[in-house]
Amino acid sequence: MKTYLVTGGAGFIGTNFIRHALTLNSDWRIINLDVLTYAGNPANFEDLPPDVAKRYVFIPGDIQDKHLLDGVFSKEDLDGVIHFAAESHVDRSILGPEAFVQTNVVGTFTLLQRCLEHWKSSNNKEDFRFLHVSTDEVYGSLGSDGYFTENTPYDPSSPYSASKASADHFVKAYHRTFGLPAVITNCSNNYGPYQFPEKLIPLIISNILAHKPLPIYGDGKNVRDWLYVIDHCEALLAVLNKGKPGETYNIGGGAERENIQIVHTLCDILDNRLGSTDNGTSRELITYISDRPGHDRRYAIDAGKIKQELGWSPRYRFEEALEDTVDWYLQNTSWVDSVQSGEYLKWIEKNYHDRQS
Ligand code: NAD
Ligand code: TDX
Repeated sequence: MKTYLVTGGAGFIGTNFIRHALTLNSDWRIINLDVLTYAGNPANFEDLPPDVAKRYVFIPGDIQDKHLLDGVFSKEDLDGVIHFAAESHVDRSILGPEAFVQTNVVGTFTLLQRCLEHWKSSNNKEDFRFLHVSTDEVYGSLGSDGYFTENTPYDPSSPYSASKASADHFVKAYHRTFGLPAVITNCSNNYGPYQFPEKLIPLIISNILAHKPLPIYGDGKNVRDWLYVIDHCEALLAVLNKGKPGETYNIGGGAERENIQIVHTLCDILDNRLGSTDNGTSRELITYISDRPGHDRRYAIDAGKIKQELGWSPRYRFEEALEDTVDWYLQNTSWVDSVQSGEYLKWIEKNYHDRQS
C-alpha cells in the first residue's frame, strides 16, 4: 500500500485528483489535509464507494501548523506529498492579498521545512516525491503569439501569481540546497466538476441559471488555455510517477479561447439544455464591466516537455468536456446551492459592486 499526503484536497482540483487517483490505484491511501476555507468542501467525498472510502482519510488543518504537520509526518510513512493547498482566486488577491502571502508563501515554506526534516530521517528517501502544483500565471502575460515554456522567465502580475511564483522559488531552493526530491508543475486554467462558482466558467453557468448578468471584464478578449481537470490530474500522476526531481513540467490543454467565446458557448449550451426557443436568450445577460487591474492578456502553454518526456497528452476535447461540465452543474444544483452561502454572497457584492464600464 502507498500513502500520499494531499494538501488542499477539499478544493476543486484536489477533490478531482483524490477521487481519480484512489479509483485508479487500489493500492493507494490518501490523507487529505485541508483547513476548509470558503473553497474547501468535505462533502465532496461523501459519495465515495466503500472500497475507495476506506482508503481516504481527512485531517482538518492548516499547512502553516508545524505541530500538526509533524504529527502527520511522524505517524505516517509517506510516499509523497501532493501540494494543492492555496488561495487560488486572482480577484480575491487584489482585494485582500495577505491571505495569499500567508498560505501560498508561508504555508508552502512551512510544509517544505517539515517535509525536509522527516524526509532526511526516512527509510524511503529515493522514491519520495514532493509535487508542487503551480500555475502558468507565474510567467506573466503573452502578446498575440508565443507560448510559455519551462524556461520562460517569471514575471507575475497579480498578488496571487506573485505568491505562487515565490512558493515555486522556495520549492526549487529546497531541491537545489537540501536535495529534497521535488517536482513542480505549472498548469493552465482548469474547468470541470466541483469548481467554486467564483471562477469564470462555473460563475457564468450559475448566473445563467439564476438569470443574473454575465460579467465580462474589459473587452472580453483576454485568452486562456483551457484544460479539463481530469487531464490535469492525469498529468500530475505522470509527473509523480515518472517526473525527474528538480524539474518543472508545463501542463496545458492547447485550447486557447477568448473569454467572450467561452461565455457565448456556455450561453448556447445552456439555452439548448433548457429548451429555450430563442438561441439569443442567455447572451442577452452579457454585461461588460471595468477590467481586472493588471489583467494578463493571454496565457498559452507549450506542453512539449511533458508530452515527449512523460508521454502525457490531454484526452478531452474542449467543447465536449465543457458540455459535460455544464451537465454536472445541472445535475448537482444542491452542491452549488450549498457553496453559495453568506460568505459567497458577500464576495459577489464586494467584487462586482460599482464595476459598470
Ligand atoms: P481551490 O481554491 O478550489 O482549493 C484550494 C483548497 O486549499 C481549498 O480546499 C482550501 O480549503 C485549501 N486551503 C487553503 N488554504 C489552506 C491552508 N492554509 N491550509 C490547508 N488548506 C488550505 O483551488 P484549486 O483551483 O483547486 O487549485 C489547487 C491548486 O492548483 C492551487 O495551488 C492553484 O494555485 C493551482 N492551480 C489552479 C488552477 C485552476 O485553474 N484552478 C490552474 C493551475 C494551478
Ligand atoms: O466575472 C468574471 N469575468 C471575467 O471576465 C471572472 C471571474 C473572470 N473573468 C475573466 C478573467 C480571466 O481573463 O475570465 C478569465 C478567467 O478568470 P478566472 O476564472 O478568475 O481565472 P484566472 O484569473 O485566469 O486564473 C485561473 O487560472 C489559473 C485560476 O483561478 C488560478 O487559480 C489558476 O492558477
